[in-house]
Order: sequence, then C-alpha cells, then structure tokens
Amino acid sequence: MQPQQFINLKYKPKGKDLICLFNVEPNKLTIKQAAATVALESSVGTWTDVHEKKYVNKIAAKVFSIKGNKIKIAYPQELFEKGNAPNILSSIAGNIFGMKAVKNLRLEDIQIPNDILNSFKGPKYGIKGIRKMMKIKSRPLVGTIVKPKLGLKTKDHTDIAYQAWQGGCDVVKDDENLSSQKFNKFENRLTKCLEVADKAKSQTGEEKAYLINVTAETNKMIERAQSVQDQGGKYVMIDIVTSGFSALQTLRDANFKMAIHAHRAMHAAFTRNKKHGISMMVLADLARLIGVDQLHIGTVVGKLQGSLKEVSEINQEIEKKTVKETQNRLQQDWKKIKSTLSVSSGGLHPGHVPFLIKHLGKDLVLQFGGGIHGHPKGTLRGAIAARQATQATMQNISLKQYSKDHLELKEALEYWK
Ligand code: RUB
Ligand code: CA
Repeated sequence: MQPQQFINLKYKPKGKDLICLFNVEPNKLTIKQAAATVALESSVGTWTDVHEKKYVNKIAAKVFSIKGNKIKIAYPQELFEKGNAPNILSSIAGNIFGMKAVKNLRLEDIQIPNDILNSFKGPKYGIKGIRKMMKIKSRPLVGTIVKPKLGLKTKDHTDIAYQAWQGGCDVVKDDENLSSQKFNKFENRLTKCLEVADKAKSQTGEEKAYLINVTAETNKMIERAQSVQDQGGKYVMIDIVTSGFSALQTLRDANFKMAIHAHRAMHAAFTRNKKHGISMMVLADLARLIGVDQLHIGTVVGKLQGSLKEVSEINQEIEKKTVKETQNRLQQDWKKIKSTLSVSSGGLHPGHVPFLIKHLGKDLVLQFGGGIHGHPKGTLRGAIAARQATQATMQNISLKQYSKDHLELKEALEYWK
C-alpha cells in the first residue's frame, strides 16, 4: 500500500473502530506524509510496499482528520486481539514513537469501541463498590502513605499505620518502592498491619483498609495477593507502569476479592513531555479498562508536575446528573465497565483539601504522606487534621473558621502556610 492510501479525510469512523488522537510534529515531511507514516506503521504497513493482498488493505488504519498538528486515526478493531492490552499498545503506542518521520509524537487520547471494552473486566468494585466496602457514603476517602517511604522496620511501619487509622485515615498504603526488602518483609508486614487495622476498626467503628504493595515479578505478585486474600485484606496495590499492563491484567484476571489500587510511578517518563509520549488520559483509560479500582491522577497543587487542565481533564465533570452528582473521565459511561476512583496525592497537606474537592469532586481519595506524618505533633494528630479538613469542606465551612476549635487542623495550617 502507498502511504497516501492511509489517508481518507472523508471517512466517517464506525462504532467498531478504535480512534486515536495524536499530536504530530513532522520531521522534514508535510503533516499529511507524517500522518500517513504513523497510520501505516501502527497498522498494516511498513517503509516500502510489500505487495499486500487486497484483504489486508481493508483493515488498514485511516487518518480521517487533520487539524493543524492534531490528527485522528481510525483503527478497524480487527487489527487487535480482544482482551489483550499489550497487543493494542504495540500497535497504537509502539514503533511510531521512534520513527524518523516524526520529530515529536504524542498520543493524546483514545476512544475504545464497545466490543473491545467488553473484552476486558474493568474494575471489580468501582466507585460504588469501594464506597460500599468502606461504608463511606459521600465524602472523599482520606488516606496516607506510610513515611519514610523506605527503611522503616515492620514494627515502626505498623505503629505509624495504626496511628493513621486511629486518627481518621480510611486507607493506609505502602509507598511504591516498598515491596519485601530485608528491613520490612512483605508477609510479616501484611499480618501485623491487618491486625492493627482491625484494632483501629473496633476502636473507631469505621472500616479500615490496608493497601499493601504486591508489586513484584508476576508469580510472586500473585502469591502475595493470595496471602492478602487468605488473611482477609480489602485491597492490593500495584505499580502499574513498572509492573506492566500484562502484569496488571494477570492480577485482575486472578479475580481476587480485593480491590486494586494503582500507583503510576514512572508514568512521567512518557506523560510529562507535552510534545512526545502518551497522555495521562490514555493511561487512565487503559488502567480502568484492565481493571483498577483506584488510580493516582495527580493534585495540581502538590509536589508533582500536572496542570489543572491536565488533572481536571482526567477527572472532568462531563455530565451533571444532579448538582452534587458528577461524573468524571474515570466515570465515563462504559456500560458494563465500572468507574475508577481517583486518588489525589503528592505533596498534599490539609490546607489543600478545599481546592481539591472544589476542582476534583467528592469521589476522590485525598491522600497525604508528608502532610500527615510531618504534622508538628506527629502522625496521629496529622491524620486527625486531615479528617478535620475534609469534614470542614464537606460542611462548607472554611478551614480557617473550622480550625478555631479544631486544634490539630490549626497546627497543620500554621505549619504548612
Ligand atoms: C505521596 C506519594 C506518592 C505520590 C505519587 O507522598 O508518596 O507516591 O502521590 O505521585 P507525599 P502521583 O504526600 O509525602 O508527597 O500520585 O502524582 O502519581
Ligand atoms: Ca510515593
């Protein structure tokens, strides 16, 4: 096939096409030539004509829109194996990023046809299921990451987790780079943390969940997830990018009882450069498709890169059913596929809570690491302050006002001005 055969600006995509929106910066080519090269390399073509059979040409990808540097490509779904995330990515997000035909290329967005959506499991619980499991009707969940992120012995890790739950955290998670190092072995940490989660539950009357990081080689990961199930844990956490989409699928397909919390460490290697790579939006869709119940989406205000536009696009209010009930990108109507709960995390402290709820909504996990454990009076008070900030915002009371008779919040606000 000739490159120009991969362009058809009159084509109207069918419901069975997978659509990609790319931003293309051509390298010494016209935008049309570069677009055609992207479409051919990501579907049935190569650098030279190879005398294809006619039936092969039928499933070629088609560039059907070119506006400035933004191009849209329709991929007939026959190009992909259903239920195989790596396979889909090897086409639409594979060789094309390294082609000489482009100076820069960014996969900005994808739209997945129903037949492919339905070939994946999606989240086991979704937002509704998590709220039911945690018995939290409408407020955001409050969470923490045990800090320091590495180095703590299991006993100290457990003590910190316990204080966080006692103070009002609903979920306590491991950091992304903690797995089963010598100083804090997985099995022991699991048992001990689940014990204190139960203790905190009976003291506070609230559900408490431990999000232990099962990230490891896939067989090991499954073994660890099995232990979590055997010991009655509610969640597992996985680093979805470093583990890989296939590993995530293995975990989801194992169909454990636990919800899946997804950390996105390493995503910025391909999401950060606005000109090249893959957008967070695409990663969010893929993670939901494969089946994560919770996903880190960024904070706007915290320590990590991510503009308001970028973050709120992932968490966009696309349809207001009632004033209070909103849907966001991770809640787009995917029919049978449940929605994913957004996790806002990274450099947050209680003072950020009103902004976050205003911009990202209440279907959210507010997650503070340093912003809880760095409280001048320690973890317990830090967790109390985080809950107070959430409480105040839910009641439409300013933090300043609320902190007049809530000491822990007052201390936090004074400390992190
Ligand atoms: C946050 C933290 C998480 C980041 C990751 O700790 O440990 O790994 O949220 O970033 P702290 P993102 O609250 O002390 O900054 O959520 O953007 O993927
Ligand atoms: Ca971390």
